[in-house]
Amino acid sequence: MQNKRILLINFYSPKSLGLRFLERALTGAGFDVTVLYFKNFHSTRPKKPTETERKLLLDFLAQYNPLFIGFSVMSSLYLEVVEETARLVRSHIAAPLVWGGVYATMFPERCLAHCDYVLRGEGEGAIAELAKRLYSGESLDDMENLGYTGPGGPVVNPVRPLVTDLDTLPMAEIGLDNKYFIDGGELRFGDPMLSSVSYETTCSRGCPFVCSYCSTVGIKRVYRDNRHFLRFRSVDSVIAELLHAKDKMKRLSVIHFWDEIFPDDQKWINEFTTRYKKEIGLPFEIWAHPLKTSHELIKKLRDAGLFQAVMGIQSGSPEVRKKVFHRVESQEQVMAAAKALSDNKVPRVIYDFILRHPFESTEQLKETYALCDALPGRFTLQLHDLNFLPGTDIVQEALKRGLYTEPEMESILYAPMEKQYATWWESGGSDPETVFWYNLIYMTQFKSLRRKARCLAKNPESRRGRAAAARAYKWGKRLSTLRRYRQKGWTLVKGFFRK
Ligand code: B12
Ligand code: SF4
Repeated sequence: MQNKRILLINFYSPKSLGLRFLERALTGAGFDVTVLYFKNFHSTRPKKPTETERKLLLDFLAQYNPLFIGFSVMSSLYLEVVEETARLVRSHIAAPLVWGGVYATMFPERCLAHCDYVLRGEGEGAIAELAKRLYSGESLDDMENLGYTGPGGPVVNPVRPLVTDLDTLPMAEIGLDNKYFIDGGELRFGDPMLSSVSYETTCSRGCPFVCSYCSTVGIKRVYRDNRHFLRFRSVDSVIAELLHAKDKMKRLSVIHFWDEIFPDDQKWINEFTTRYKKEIGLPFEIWAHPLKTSHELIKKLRDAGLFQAVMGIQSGSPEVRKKVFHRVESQEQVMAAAKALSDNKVPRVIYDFILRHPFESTEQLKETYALCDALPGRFTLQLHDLNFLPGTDIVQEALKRGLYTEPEMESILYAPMEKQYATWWESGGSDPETVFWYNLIYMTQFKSLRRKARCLAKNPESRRGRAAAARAYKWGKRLSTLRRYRQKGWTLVKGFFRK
């Protein structure tokens, strides 16, 4: 008789939302779940597992004889580590290895080279069904969402429809004596979430937009009927989850809402803001979009505790936004959204940009400088380089325009982890004119440097001006580090006093 134990492993994120949902789906179906978080989250320079950590992983797995081991493969940035871990696990443990998550959903055939099964798409229903079928020895061939290697090669079955009512899904799990964490050369017992000062969740699933550099479009295409790709939870369910988090996490002081775009439905917002303020009352962060950011919406959210909004603008050039990034907002709409954030005095406003890529001319970079110079209020800039992600439309566009050959693109998409993370942020440019305008853009986020940037912008050819911009950029980097420490300190202090 098979046992009912299932092991789930997540990479570089001990807060993984996906696995927390799956855990509840499996325990609800009567299975015994153990979760291992392998390596901590690091947004800029995650380290590869050490020899000691790999050994700890193997020793840990050797204690179990699970029905299957599930890997959550959310991002291709650390695919190298996922593949290495799969090789290690498969050479020592007999249990079938199942991959799921965003990357596995989009590239099941590639994943099947490293695992026994892939489960595509939303996983709650699928993983519970897989567990039941494996437990009872039932055939898997016709199972929806499943990918496997048949006699003739990879077989990828269609996915089940999207869950229409998100409230029917079990809530994400927090705590329980079934969680382990390997990082810093040691294995620790317990849910790392419990001692954290921040909780992460979403009120929705899906996104109405189709940005060319984002995987969301590819995920949407996996579903035959994706008319209702964007779905919302009820306010009741969100508040119930947050109350649960508040109860379990004694140092909790900040909520991060990781909705691709925070809901903007008026009725929903009215109910949410009233109840959140009364029942949760903690500062919270959202991701915003220029077309979903109005003065009225931000006013209500601000009153309920909004302390940080991250809004993607991506380029100051309407042409790059529209033709390259497939973003339709006009310059006026971008500025109106920025004004809404500034007028409502949102304490921390962060704007994301993707710059210095082969689709962008210097003139277009100058347009970004002009837009940043005109942005109202205090803000932080997150300047990214373009990270080509597998399965995104911009990859096809780059190939179509002949910017890269297929093998060149392949080596960019699957570059070593370190290189991919470096590109996500800033990997540096070499053309002096590009560097100059980039430096000026960076300077606009500091009041003390903005005026200087304006002077330098008048004489872009001057060598002395370019040198001054480079120095100011370095100075800005230091200011930015100080700002980051101040903000981290603020969050920790809040957490300490809640305790
Ligand atoms: C929220 C989010 C985050 C949050 C995660 C918060 C958390 N606590 O989990 C934060 C901000 C921390 C984050 C970080 C990163 N993210 Co992110 N993130 C997202 C976003 C918007 C939603 C993910 C999510 O939580 N969805 C809700 C949950 C419930 O769904 P899910 O994770 O997909 O899980 C479901 C299924 O996939 C499946 N499933 C998942 N795991 C498994 C495992 C098994 C065995 C099975 C059977 C099924 C299964 O079942 C789950 C339940 O239905 C996605 C975009 C998207 N549409 O997915 C990008 C996205 C996944 N992120 C992306 C990236 C690049 C990153 C970072 C690398 C960024 C960085 N430089 O740091 C890191 C990597 C973090 C990590 N270690 O995995 C990319 C990945 C693309 C790629 N090819 O790499 C995406 C697709 C966005 C994009 N730009 O296209 N992210
Ligand atoms: S708005 Fe954000 S989540 Fe939606 S498609 Fe664009 S980048 Fe992706």
